[in-house]
Amino acid sequence: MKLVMSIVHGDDAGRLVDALTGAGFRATTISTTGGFLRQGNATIFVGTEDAMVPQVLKLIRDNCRTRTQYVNPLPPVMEPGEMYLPTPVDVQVGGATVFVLDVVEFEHV
Ligand code: 2BA
Repeated sequence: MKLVMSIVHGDDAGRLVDALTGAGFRATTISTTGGFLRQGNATIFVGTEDAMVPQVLKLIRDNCRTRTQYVNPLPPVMEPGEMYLPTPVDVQVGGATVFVLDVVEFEHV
């Protein structure tokens, strides 16, 4: 058995969970925050048999799209009288960051 842990954009999470549950998978969503952008995202856990992992990955691919987000870099150390005009830089986020973990034991009691 595997645990598929996918970190996805919040706007994709609902559609992905609908697709997963519609295909008969069980899923759990938690609200998470990316360490770099410090913006909300969603982490979705799916426990499933090894043979079903490719189908889960396909649903993730089909329902999560890549986005460009703009970030203001941290300002440099300034001398008095200097002015800093921040130039936003673009960062590609997603479709999804996916980890597939081996499950040592699963119990549903
Ligand atoms: P964040 O950490 O907020 O990262 C958002 C996006 O910023 C990343 O998109 C990547 O394009 C960029 N980024 C992250 N760290 C960077 C750095 N040190 N330098 C330059 N650019 C950087 P994704 O790679 O698609 O990641 C989306 C979210 O997935 C991340 O949000 C984080 O929450 C999670 N994630 C990605 N890789 C991970 C990992 N190895 N372990 C745990 N979580 C991860």
